[in-house]
Amino acid sequence: MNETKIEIPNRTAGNITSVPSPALPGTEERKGLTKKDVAADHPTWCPGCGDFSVLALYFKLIEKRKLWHEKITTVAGIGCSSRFPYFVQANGAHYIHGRALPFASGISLSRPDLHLFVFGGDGDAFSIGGNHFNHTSRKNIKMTYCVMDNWVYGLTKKQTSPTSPLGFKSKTDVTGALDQPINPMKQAIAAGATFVARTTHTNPNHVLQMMEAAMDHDGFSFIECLSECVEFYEGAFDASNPRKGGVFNEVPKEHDVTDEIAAYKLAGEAFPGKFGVFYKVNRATKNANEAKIIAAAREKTKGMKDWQILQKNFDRLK
Ligand SMILES: Cc1ncc(C[n+]2csc(CCOP(=O)(O)OP(=O)(O)O)c2C)c(N)n1
Ligand code: SF4
Ligand SMILES: [Mg+2]
Repeated sequence: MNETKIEIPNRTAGNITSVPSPALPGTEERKGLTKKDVAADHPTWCPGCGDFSVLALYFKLIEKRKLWHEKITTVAGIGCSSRFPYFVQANGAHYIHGRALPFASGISLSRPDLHLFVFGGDGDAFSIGGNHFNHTSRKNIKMTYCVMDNWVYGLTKKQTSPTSPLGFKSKTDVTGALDQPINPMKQAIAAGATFVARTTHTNPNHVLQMMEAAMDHDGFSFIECLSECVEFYEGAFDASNPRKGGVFNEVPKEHDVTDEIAAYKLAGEAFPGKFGVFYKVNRATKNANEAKIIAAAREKTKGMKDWQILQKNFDRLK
């Protein structure tokens, strides 16, 4: 019979000076995820697209706030910006055009332990998904919604979007956009969103700051993040970029974020306007309201088996 020889290293010789003892189960500290851990496919965006910086800052947020793979959920609709979940190595869904919010609402209401982030574009959010934006805002369902606003439909190659300014020439408005654009900030406030902030991809520290503040808000937190489409609307946001001769002005320190009228006034300023948190109030979330109803129902049916509850309901319907 062959004997297997086990090599035992000489701990005093060579460069083996110490061998770390294995950590006891449950005592090892879990390291925060790095970009390497959460980055999936290489983004298929055009070189220079503003969406790259939003993704990079999302990775930074995950690392900085020690969010774990199993606790991050990234949802989006359809569009260039909505490709976002493909590039994040964690749970997520690239859902139907304009329907990211209802899908995310189901996740939020059933899994309150998750950090739920929804990303998407101006077309996805305010055109086909416009109604969902209003209703998710008023219902105050806990999630963070970051709209990467580039004032155009990028994926479908340059159609007018609800945020395209008057006169913008596109494939659907060859002589220039005729319709009054919507103002996302005003719309979010009016619809009942409880956290409304504005940022721009050209100021990374500010984007991260807004993402953190939004994530910490207990309710529906909305961020309008200007994100330039270099292919179909180059230079759209130059006036907000100091490196392009523009100005980046933050919301004044004395602004009262609970003052709806003051927030509305800020939202009405001409471009480039201000950047920061315009509005933030506490109002019961749908998550909390539903949880109360569920707890009360559970109390009433305490000790009953599932089939007995079901039977009781059927009997009631007779
Ligand atoms: C039901 C449906 N209607 C239309 C489309 C075509 N479509 C795909 S993305 C898009 C607009 C995307 O614009 P936006 O949300 O601003 O994202 P961007 O590409 O600019 O990031 C449209 C109209 C579709 N995929 N599904
Ligand atoms: S088309 Fe525009 S929005 Fe889409 S990836 Fe290219 S630059 Fe970005
Ligand atoms: Mg767009």
